[in-house]
Amino acid sequence: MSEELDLYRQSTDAAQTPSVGIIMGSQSDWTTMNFAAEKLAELDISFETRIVSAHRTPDRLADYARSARGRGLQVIIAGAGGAAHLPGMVSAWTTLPVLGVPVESHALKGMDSLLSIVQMPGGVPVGTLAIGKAGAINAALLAASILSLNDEGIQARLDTWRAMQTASVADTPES
Ligand code: RP5
Repeated sequence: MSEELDLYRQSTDAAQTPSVGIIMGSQSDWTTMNFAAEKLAELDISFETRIVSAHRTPDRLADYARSARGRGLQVIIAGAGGAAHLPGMVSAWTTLPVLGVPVESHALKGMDSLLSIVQMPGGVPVGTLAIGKAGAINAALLAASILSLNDEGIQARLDTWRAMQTASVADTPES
């Protein structure tokens, strides 16, 4: 994690209840989930980060998900790879919006993660994003969109970010 992002995370953790929880099944998921954290920081949205494994720390998962709404979290971004049960099990314990990020696995390039996360039974929703970096970035942007429904500041920052992205696209390719 960059020093700047670390400082941002510590200050938001201490100063206020974060709006977004970024959780991941393993330390090894951080290289992917870091992209979600960076995007939220860019949009000045408070977040916390935790390692919560569906398989290795099942009690931590239940505690985290069941207490999330009461602690003031509004959206949970959950990234996992392989047998990626984290987003689905979190959604089983909370009615907060859960956004799932399939982390690219070594063996199956994230197809296993994607299918594990996306094929939820009707009644327990997980909003599933793309595999890897794009999914992590879009999870943060989607979390920002959800929060923007009740926060004009976030809406304005999101609109500005979109406009900047549009302006950054060149008309012609450089040769
Ligand atoms: C999953 O298993 C994690 O989300 C991670 O993507 C994958 C591999 O975990 P490690 O063996 O690298 O800890 O639970």
